[in-house]
Amino acid sequence: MKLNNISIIGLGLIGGSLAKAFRQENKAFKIFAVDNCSEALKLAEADGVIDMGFNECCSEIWNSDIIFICTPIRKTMQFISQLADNVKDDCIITDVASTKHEICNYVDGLKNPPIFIGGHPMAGTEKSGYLNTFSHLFQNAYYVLTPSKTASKAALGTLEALLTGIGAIPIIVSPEKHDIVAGCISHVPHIIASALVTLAKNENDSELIKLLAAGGFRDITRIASSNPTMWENVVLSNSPVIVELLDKFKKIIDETADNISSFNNSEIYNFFDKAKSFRDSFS
Ligand code: TYR
Repeated sequence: MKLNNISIIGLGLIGGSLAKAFRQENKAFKIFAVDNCSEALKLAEADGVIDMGFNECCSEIWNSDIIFICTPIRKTMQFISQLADNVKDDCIITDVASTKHEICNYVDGLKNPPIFIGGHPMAGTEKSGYLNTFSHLFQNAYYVLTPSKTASKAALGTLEALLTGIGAIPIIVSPEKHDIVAGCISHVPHIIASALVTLAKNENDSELIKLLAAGGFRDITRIASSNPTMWENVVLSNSPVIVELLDKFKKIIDETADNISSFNNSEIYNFFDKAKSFRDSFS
């Protein structure tokens, strides 16, 4: 399917970066955006990144060939149901949310489900908002796709080609598997980063802590600076998976604390050594 009009709902870090990437890849696309922040829309129009911005969905959006919903998860589901009732029959709707199971279930449960392909770019930073967007965010980034039953091979191929065009690497994963893996490598790490910052904050020497915090602490806690609304939505959307992972994590911490309090040198060494081997094996 030839794409002429692309709409992006939510012109934050991911939506804005997608718009910039699509614009750079193909100047002929008409790109429309919806955001409640008029400032972001004005900036994107002035940059030539979008053709027109709107504060709410309207005919330009309903008539798009493909729509990317790039909002926090609860809003994503609200937009899906609003779009489902209004878009043209062959419009592809996709999202960029960090969880997939709840959203895909939601779409399957709609009376009139649209052509929906769940999406999750494994890319981003701790920053948010249009001012922090950049066109090469998706270069060499894996981009998970979870096609729903309504998505034909042709629709999937159209989205894959669009994503490949901006340098991303599409990969199809089931929503359930996606949420377990994302829970492990993204959702729980965000919780732990915030927990580490909370631990440091609760100590008496918080000024000295800020002064002395160097490489390691800064690396492991960078993502604690992420958008709280987004992460509140993410962890509640993947609640059972995250609770189970946190239980396993607490067990690892408890065992490590036991080994430290009993001066169990070999177990402490093994803990670090096994983690190092696995981490070193990442490409
Ligand atoms: N946490 C990532 C980082 O800052 C960005 C990110 C956030 C990626 C959410 C994916 C995601 O679902 O490096």
